[in-house]
Amino acid sequence: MSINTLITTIRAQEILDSRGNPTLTVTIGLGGGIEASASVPSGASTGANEAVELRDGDPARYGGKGVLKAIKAVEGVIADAVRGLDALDQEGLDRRLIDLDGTPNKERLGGNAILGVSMAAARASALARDLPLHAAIGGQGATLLPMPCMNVLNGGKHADSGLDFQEFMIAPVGAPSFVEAMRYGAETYAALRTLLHRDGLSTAVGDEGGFAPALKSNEAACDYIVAAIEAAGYKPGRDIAIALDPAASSFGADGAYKLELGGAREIDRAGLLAIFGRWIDTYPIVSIEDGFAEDDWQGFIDQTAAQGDRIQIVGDDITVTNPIFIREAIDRKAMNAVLIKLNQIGTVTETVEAVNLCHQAGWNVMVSHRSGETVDSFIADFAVAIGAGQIKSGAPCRGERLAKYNRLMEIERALGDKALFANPFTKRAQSEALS
Ligand code: 2PG
Ligand code: MG
Repeated sequence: MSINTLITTIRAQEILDSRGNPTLTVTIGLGGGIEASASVPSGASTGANEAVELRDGDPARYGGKGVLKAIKAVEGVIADAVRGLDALDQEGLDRRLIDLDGTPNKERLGGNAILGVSMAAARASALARDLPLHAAIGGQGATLLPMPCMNVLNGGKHADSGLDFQEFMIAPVGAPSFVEAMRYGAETYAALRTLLHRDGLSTAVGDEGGFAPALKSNEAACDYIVAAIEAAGYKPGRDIAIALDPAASSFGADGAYKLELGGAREIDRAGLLAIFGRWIDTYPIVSIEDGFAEDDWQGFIDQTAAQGDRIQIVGDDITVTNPIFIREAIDRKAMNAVLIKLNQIGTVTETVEAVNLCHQAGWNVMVSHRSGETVDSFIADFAVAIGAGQIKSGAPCRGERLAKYNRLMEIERALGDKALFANPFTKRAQSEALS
């Protein structure tokens, strides 16, 4: 006897994200009685070409950030259009949503409204088939757990630490499993707290759970991380490597950049590339995301040519999980990996399309949270479903970050012997990484 999987009800509610800003949670009900919900995250350092987050703009509520209009769209025109569709047909549902909106960046109904419906439907469909979400989206063969990249020092738009670069992450490349990788990461995070405290620096945390101390230079962030890795009993490079997201759009544009920490200075594209080159020589760095601003294609192209055989070069703001920009990046050899965020593009189907393009090009993908998050763990299952090989969900701290990591530990345990885990950063051979 098969269960009725036709969509019958769609509700949405305003909830608060991890920064206390409104976002929405969508609940979809199927004919057979199944109900499932999904919540939508929100970024701070957003790419200009991301799907539009529909916000009310009413200064009387949440400084204009309310999402009642998006909720009205979900419960009104979207509900009318998708009621009666089969939740098992994710692509059909997502195409209906895309057509209904009709704009290239989902500005009419809101990328937030559309994504909430798309994700909730994916969950309802998984429940109806009695499958874990990762198997429902990716099939039973989807058993690769992602390398967690934990953002242990926060700067840029995510903290007032003064660090010019936004994210300093640790990747436990030598760990034998996801669960062990989390232990390596959490122990290093604890060691970092001890070192910062010893030196009289703040151990308060930023938006993504990493510490936000007032360091004297950007390099000092890497020095502290290397020291913390060692203090925790691990070998930098062999056991735990460093991944960066400078989020360069927040300190530059058009090939001109301005660094503040340790004395304001202006540098050009070549100067920034040279800094990364020195850092790669000095620290066990395996990945740099958004090393250049989103409009600085030449910066990405130059970096890929100069450093792409040693490290992973990741596009985020420049590619915004959009197949159009990813295709351009592939044609122009502008990177060798792409950051994947569902809410940059707005539906599950288009996100999978973006991932497929990367895989066809032989590129890596890293699934990502947003700096404004909820406790929804959708991206944990999604990372396994698409065989991403990498995920970033902040530090091993703050519930909304740990919801994803804890869900991945649960998935790995449930998969048992079938679970796979591997170091995705083969570009920088472990022997080279500061032996
Ligand atoms: C990024 C993200 C997530 P935000 O730049 O990669 O870490 O930040 O969500 O603020 O865009
Ligand atoms: Mg980024």
